[in-house]
Amino acid sequence: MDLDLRNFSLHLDENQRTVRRLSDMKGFYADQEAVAQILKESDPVIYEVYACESEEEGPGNLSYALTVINPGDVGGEYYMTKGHFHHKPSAELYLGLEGEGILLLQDREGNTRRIPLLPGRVSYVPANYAHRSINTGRSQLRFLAIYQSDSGHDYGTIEKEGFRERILVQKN
Ligand code: M6P
Ligand code: ZN
Repeated sequence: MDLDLRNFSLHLDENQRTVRRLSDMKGFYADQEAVAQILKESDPVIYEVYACESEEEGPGNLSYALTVINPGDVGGEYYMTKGHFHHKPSAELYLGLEGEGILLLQDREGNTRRIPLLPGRVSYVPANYAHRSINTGRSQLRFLAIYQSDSGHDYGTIEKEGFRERILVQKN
């Protein structure tokens, strides 16, 4: 299903904002020399998350988050989110709003799949798949994610083992 999002506007609440800078996710990029080089000069914002945790807590409720990933790369690897599994296996829905990117999925055996993240496109993350979003465009990538409130973010597995695929800038 695709939605027509012409003329939509977005109002973000600063109180719900989490900022992820390069220094928060150094180990997630392959080129450690490039990371060190960039950090000598600045500490760029890679992405921001505006999370709306549900007022009703506990099983059966939904939360949602708006993520904004800046355009850019670290040593040729596009700006991306950390990526996570859910502690409690549960699916998640993504709705692309602006920009272009890739939703990278990886199951527990390490099998990966790429799904386009595009304005108006609804993308599905099955339960038990780690998911990472990558901005492959020249402008900000913005998307909404909807997930079970008690799913939990397991960052440790990805931080330790990584994704098997890296999305790199194409050299012409
Ligand atoms: C999406 C959702 C959020 C997540 C965010 C950033 O909006 O999946 O739950 O927090 O992306 O991804 P990450 O938490 O992996 O940095
Ligand atoms: Zn998730």
